Amino acid sequence: MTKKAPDFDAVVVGAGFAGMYMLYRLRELGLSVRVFETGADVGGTWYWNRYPGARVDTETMFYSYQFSEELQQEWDWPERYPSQADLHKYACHVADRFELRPDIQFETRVDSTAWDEEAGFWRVETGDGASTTARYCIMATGCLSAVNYPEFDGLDDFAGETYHTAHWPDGGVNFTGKRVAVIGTGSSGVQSIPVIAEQAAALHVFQRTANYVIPSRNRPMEPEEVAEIRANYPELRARAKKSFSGNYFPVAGPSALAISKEERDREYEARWAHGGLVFMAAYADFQTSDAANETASEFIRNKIRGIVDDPEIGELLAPKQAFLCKRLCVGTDYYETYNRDNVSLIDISERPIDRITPEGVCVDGQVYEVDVLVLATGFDAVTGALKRIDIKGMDDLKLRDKWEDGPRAYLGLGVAGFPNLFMITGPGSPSVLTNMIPSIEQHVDWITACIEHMRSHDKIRIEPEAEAEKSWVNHVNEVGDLSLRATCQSWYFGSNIPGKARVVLPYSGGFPVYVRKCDEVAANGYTGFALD
Ligand code: N01
Repeated sequence: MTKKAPDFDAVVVGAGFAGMYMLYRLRELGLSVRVFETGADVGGTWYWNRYPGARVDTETMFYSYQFSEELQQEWDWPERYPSQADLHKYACHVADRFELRPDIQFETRVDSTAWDEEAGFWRVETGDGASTTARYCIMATGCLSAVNYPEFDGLDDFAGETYHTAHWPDGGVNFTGKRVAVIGTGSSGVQSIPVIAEQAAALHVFQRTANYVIPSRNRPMEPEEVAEIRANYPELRARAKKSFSGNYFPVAGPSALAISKEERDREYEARWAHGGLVFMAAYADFQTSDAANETASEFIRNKIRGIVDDPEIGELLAPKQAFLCKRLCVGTDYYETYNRDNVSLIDISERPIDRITPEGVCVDGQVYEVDVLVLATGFDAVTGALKRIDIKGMDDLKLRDKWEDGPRAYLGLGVAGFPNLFMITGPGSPSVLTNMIPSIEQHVDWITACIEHMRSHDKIRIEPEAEAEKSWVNHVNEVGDLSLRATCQSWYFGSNIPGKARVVLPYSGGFPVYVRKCDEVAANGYTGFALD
C-alpha cells in the first residue's frame, strides 16, 4: 500500500531572515513549502524589535544576504548601522523581489509539531486550529525571539503603560512629558535609553549589571565607500568567512600583554574613535587571559569615568565583570545621557526590585513613580523559541523534556530522536557569537544540500546518531568553558532566565572551524547522521 503523501515537502517555522532564505532555497530545489509566521510581516527580530533607537550593531553592508549578487549590488543602505525600519524595509524588499510572500502564512503561530513515524512526516498544529503535514520541519525561530518577561510581583497591577522592547507597538510610543522607568541595560536598553531620555520628562534607569558600551559612530554611508565595498564584495565576504566571528575585524596582535601600555592604549584609542564591535578584536587573548582582558576593561572604565560628570554615577556605570563576558553593547550617547538633569540611575545590583506598584517601581522600600514602564529585559535566548513550541519526536519524546538540563543537538542542526527536523542556528552552533546573516546562510545552504543529497540517494529520513550528538555537545561545553564568558552570568549560558539550566548555548570554537566540521560531515556522506 502506498503511504499518504504529506501536504508539503517542508514546513518552515518563522519568516525572519532564516525562514525567508530557507524558503527561497527549498523552492529552488523544487520542493513545496509552507512557512508559518506569527508576525503580520517578514523580518523576524527586525519586525518585532521596534523600540526607540533600535538598529543593528554590525556594519550593515555585511549584515545582509550574500546569496544573490544582484541583491547585494542593488540595495542601498543609508547608514553605517541601519535602523530597524531600514532592516524591515530590506526584508520586505527581499520577500517581494523573490516572490516569497505567497508561500508564507502570516499571523499564524505554530503551537505544536509531532513526528508521525508510521507516516514518515511531521504534523504541525497552528494557532488557527489547522493541522498541516510535511516531510521536513525546519525551525527558523530565531535565537533572540522568545521574550523574557520578568516575574516582578505586582507587574500586572501597574496603572500606567508597560512595554517590552522586543514587542514594541507598531505606531511607536510618545514619551513627551512622561515619567519613564527602563529596566535593563543590555543592548536594547543601551540603544533606547538615550532616545527616551530626549523625550521624557523624567527617566529612571534600573541597572542590575553595568555593561561595556562602545560608541557606534553611526553616520550616513559615503558613496565612495559603498562603491568600493560593492566592487570588492566577493573578496570581502570571503575574508569575513575566514574570521572567528564571521565578521572581518582586524586583530592588532596575539596578546595585549606583548606590547607596551602606550602602544596598547593607542590601539584602543583608535578603535574607540572608529566605533563599533571592532574593539572586541583588538587582541586575540581577551577571552583567554584575565590580565589581557583587564587592560581593555580598564581602558573602557576610564572612558566612562571621563564622560560621566558625577563620579558616583560613573563608578556605577563602570562594569565589574570581564570585558566580552556578556555581549558587547554599541550605543550612541549612552554614557553622555547620564549627564542629563532628567535622567537618574538606580543601582539594583545588590537590592533587587522589590515589586511593581500601581504607581511605579519599588526598590528598597522607595517607590519611583512613573507613567510608563519599559522592560528591556531581553530574551530566553537560543532555546527559548524552540521550547515554547510543543515539539514531539520519536516515542512521544518532547524536545523541552530532552533539553531540561540544557540543549543537546548535533552541530546545532539536528536532534537525536527528532527525525527530519532541522534547526537554523540552533544551540551548539556559533550563531549569536557571529554575524547572524552569514551564519544563517551557512545553515540554510547546508540543510538544502542535505535534503538534495537525500533526494538523489532515495532517502526519506535523517536523524542524528545519539553518539555523534553526545560527543558534539561535550565538545561545545569543553570549548565554552575555556573562554572568559564562562565566568559571569549572561544569556549566553541561559543564566538570565530563572530556573534555566546553566549550559553554554552557542559554539565558541569560531565560525571557520565550525564550517569546516559541517562541510566534512556532508562530504563524508553525513557522518553522525543516520539516513534511511
Ligand atoms: O537583553 P539582555 P537585550 N531585574 O539580556 C536586565 C541582541 N541585540 O534585549 O545583565 C532586573 O542583554 C539584565 O540584567 P543582567 C544582542 O545580542 C542586538 O538588551 O541580567 N534586571 C540586562 O541588563 C543582545 O545581547 C542589538 O543583570 C533584569 C537586561 O535586563 C541581545 O540581543 C540590539 C531582570 C537584559 O539585557 C539581548 O539584548 C538589541 C530582572 N528581573 C539586542 N531581568 C543590536 O544589534 C533582566 N534584567 C544593536
